[in-house]
Amino acid sequence: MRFDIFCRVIDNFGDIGVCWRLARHLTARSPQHHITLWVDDIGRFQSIEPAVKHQAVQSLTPSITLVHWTPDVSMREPGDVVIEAFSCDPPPAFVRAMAARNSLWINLEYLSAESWVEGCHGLPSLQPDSLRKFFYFPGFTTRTGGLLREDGLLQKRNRWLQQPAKRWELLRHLGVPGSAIESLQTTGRLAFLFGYPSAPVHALINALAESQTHWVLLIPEGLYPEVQSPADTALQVVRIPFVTQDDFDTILWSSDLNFVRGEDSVIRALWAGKPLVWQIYEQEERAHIIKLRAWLASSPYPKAAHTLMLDWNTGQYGPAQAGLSHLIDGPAWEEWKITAMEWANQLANQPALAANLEAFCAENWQTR
Ligand code: TRH
Repeated sequence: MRFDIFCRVIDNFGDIGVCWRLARHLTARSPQHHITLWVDDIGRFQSIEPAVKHQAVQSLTPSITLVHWTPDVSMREPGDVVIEAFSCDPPPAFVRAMAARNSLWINLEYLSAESWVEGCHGLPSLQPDSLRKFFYFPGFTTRTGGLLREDGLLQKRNRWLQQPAKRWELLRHLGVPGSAIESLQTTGRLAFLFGYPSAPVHALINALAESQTHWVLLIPEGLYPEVQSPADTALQVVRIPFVTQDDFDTILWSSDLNFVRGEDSVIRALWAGKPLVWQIYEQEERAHIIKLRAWLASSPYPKAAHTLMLDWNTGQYGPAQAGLSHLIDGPAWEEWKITAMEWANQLANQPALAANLEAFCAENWQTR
C-alpha cells in the first residue's frame, strides 16, 4: 500500500514523534509499503532525527519520503491510504484528489484509556464526495487500535539489558561523569526526567536527595535549567543531550525510574517495563485529569503510585515528595517494579497499532 501521513506540529515533539514512529513501523512490516510523510515543522523533526534536512522533499529511508508541508507545497497524487494525525486537516486540494482516487482516509486520534474509546474506534465519519473516512483510536485494549510497538521490541530490550556494558557505554556517550557511573555500578540508581515546566520538580529533587539510595538524575538539555545537584547530598543531576528516538529508548531501559510526558514517551516508558511517572499533556477544563484517572484505573501499579501521579500532575509538592519517598525506599518499590514489568508484558501480548492499522486498511480497502 501507498500511505500518506500528515503531521502538523502543534507544539513539543509528540506529534512528529508519533508520526515518525508510525511511518517506520508500517514500512518495517512490509517492504512494499511506501509512505509520504508530510510535516509542517522540519526543525522540530530534526531535534529527534538528525538525518532530517531542511529540504522540500527528501528520502528518509528507501520507503519513506519526507515532504515539507508548507502552504505552497506542490501536491502529489494521494496514496491508497491517507492518515491524518490528530485532525490536522490535509490541504483541500489534496482532499479533492483523494476523492478522485478513492483513497481511504484515516483520522488517527489521540491516545486515551477512557472506556468510550472502544465504542468510537473504527467508526466512519461521513464525508461529501463519498470519501470514506474512519476514526482510528489507539488504546490499551483489543477493542481499540492498540499501542505503537514495533515487532520484537521487548526482545530487543531484554537483549540490551542482558549486556550491562551497553548501559555504561551509553551513559559515557551521554556525558555522564565517571563518578556517577561508578555509583550506578554498585548500589546507585538512575532516574530520567522528561516533563513539562509545571511539574513539581523540587519534590523529586528533595525525595531523591533524601533517599537511602544514591541517585543519578538525567535531564534532557533545556529542561528545568534551574535544577542543580543539591549541595551536601549524594544526588547527582546530569544534563544530557537530546537524542534520537532509538537512543531515547535505551535511556528509558537504562533507568530505574522514568518521568515521562505527553503521548509518545509514556508508551516507550511503559515498554521499558520500569516504574514510571506520567505527566499528561494538559487540556482545558482538566479533561487531562479524567484521562489520567482512566489510565491509572487500567494499570496494575500500586495505589501509592496512582496517588503520586495525581499529585505530580496537579503540582502538589509536599504530597508528591512524600509519595515518592514512600515508593522509592519502601517495600512499595519492589511492587512497583514488578507491576511495571507485568503490565508491559501483558500489553505486548496484544497486537500493536501498525499491525492493526494495516489490517484495518486492507479490510476497508477491499470493500471500497
Ligand atoms: O513532547 P511531548 O510533550 O508531545 C506532546 C504530546 O504528544 C501531546 O499529547 C500532544 O498533544 C502535544 O505533543 C502536541 O511528549 P511526547 O508525546 O512524549 O513526545 C516526545 C517525543 O520526543 C517522543 O517521540 C520521544 C522523543 N524524544 C527523543 O526522541 N529524544 C529525546 O531526547 C527526548 C527527550 C524525546
